[in-house]
Amino acid sequence: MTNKEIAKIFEELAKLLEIKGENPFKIRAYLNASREINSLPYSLESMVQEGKDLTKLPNIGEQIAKKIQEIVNTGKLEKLEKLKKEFPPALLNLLAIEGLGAKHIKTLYENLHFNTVEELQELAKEHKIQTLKGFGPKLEEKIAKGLKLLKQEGIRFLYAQAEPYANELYKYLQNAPTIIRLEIAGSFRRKKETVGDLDIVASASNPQKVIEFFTKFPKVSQIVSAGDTRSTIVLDNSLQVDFRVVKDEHFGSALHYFTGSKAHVLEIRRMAQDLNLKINEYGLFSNDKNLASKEEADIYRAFGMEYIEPELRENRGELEVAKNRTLPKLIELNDIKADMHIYSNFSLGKNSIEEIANYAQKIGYRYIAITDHFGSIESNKIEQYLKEIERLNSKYKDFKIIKGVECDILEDGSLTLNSDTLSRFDIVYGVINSNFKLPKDIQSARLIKAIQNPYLSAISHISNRVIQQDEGIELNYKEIFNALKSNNKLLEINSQPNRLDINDILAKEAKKYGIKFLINSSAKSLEELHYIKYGVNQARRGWLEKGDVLNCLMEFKQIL
Ligand code: DGT
Ligand code: CA
Ligand code: CA
Repeated sequence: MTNKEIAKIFEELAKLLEIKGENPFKIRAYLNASREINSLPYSLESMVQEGKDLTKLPNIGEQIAKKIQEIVNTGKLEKLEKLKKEFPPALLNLLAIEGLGAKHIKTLYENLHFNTVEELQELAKEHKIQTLKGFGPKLEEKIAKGLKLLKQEGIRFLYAQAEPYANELYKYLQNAPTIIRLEIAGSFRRKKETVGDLDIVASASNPQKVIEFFTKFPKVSQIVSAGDTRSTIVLDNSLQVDFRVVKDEHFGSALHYFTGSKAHVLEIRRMAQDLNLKINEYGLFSNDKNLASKEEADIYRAFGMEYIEPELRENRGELEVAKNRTLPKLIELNDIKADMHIYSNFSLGKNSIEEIANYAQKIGYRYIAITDHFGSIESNKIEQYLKEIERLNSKYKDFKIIKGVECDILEDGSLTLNSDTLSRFDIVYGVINSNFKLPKDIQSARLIKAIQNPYLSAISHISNRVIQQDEGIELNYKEIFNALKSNNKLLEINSQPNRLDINDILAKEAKKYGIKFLINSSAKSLEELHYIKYGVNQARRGWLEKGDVLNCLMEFKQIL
């Protein structure tokens, strides 16, 4: 949880309370706290974990300090979650529009009846907004622009946020009357790090019945449309779902079409045209003869290609390679034999090393690395930590805990811990945790210097981006990949759902240099160990195979 994320929670809280018309002093206090948190030069999360007294900070009283603790410990603020339920999802979306304050949102909400962003867009088009008190043509235009942006890119969900809804809806639809086949398509099937909406394809003998059943899903907040074979709904978290029901003989081609990506589908269309064929959601046609439509694989086969996994369908060269029948055999979750980046309660984590090790064995790992974050003045703590790992290792027969550490890469490229200390560990991660705003060249040189440090093993979440919140640092990847390769250092794919850093495109690029990877959860709790699946998704989108990822090896000693 970054300071920015915490600040945003207080800002949203203040705005919603203002819309509700609550006590202005309280609202002001939350806004001040939000501003204060945004400008803090150190991590609130660390302060909470170290048990520091937050009320010593300006604008942070006892109540707000408690809330910060709740946010850091649980990832959310119950008060805000409750409050959000009192408003329609479309209104919550408006909070994101730059320059549109709570007062304006309140006026819009009380005077115009809208449930969705689309409806509000319509009202703006009809110039119903500019006549409201305190508005005018300029603000109306600003809102219209903001809404458009929101539609284009704003309302995207992290894959992990959409996932529980997708799974629940999938399970529900399996019981739809007359349904035959069912698949979630679109970007969700391609395991993109964010999804704009869900696209679901089904086949059934009575499509109308299936559509009717679809619109009765308990978590629907709005039915945008419901026809004979297609329907669009909005769920209570404002995630939109497009649903199509086709004849079973067309399921393969419909699934292919709606899985996309658009670029991949268009490229295939071009290939079809070159062969005098036609392709659409009903099949691949030579004149009127349907060559392929029942199974998705039939389509690729008809072109003489290997089957292309959804994660690769981005028109990034996969069609060419599929023609040559040299596609990678993508890594799978089951290939992962260890998690090499986990925090215990020695630093940022919730659980003891023993609890983590027991759980890791339960979920089938052969070894793990505990990699707490230590600063330069914690030598006593480090002694205890190493002793505890040794104590546990002497108990285990078929399992091993690797002694790891995470340390900061300082502005000059040196690491926070000295060589003597670093030499006590078997795996050392470097992270950039400060001075994010340095120019690209200097930032890259900083990282390369760290890569050249003989004690460093791997770079963790290299760009430090937070998806949809912070683009992260800019780097000269070419130079960095060269440095990683020539120094034989590892590159992490961090599996936290809002990080997924290094990303798919860069992972594919790094692989060309022969760089080896680690897919890590950097878990702070036992539940977060399961985040590893998101890292595997990203790795698959980056064309990685089992052999590219070192924690697929059965034993640690083969690694370093
Ligand atoms: P998203 O929702 O923004 O995360 O991304 P997608 O890929 O799920 O895109 P979406 O929901 O607009 O459409 C789902 C699939 O349907 C898309 O991947 C390909 C297909 N599709 C939609 N619109 C078009 C189109 O105008 N042309 C073509 N060729 N395919 C389309
Ligand atoms: Ca979609
Ligand atoms: Ca869609």
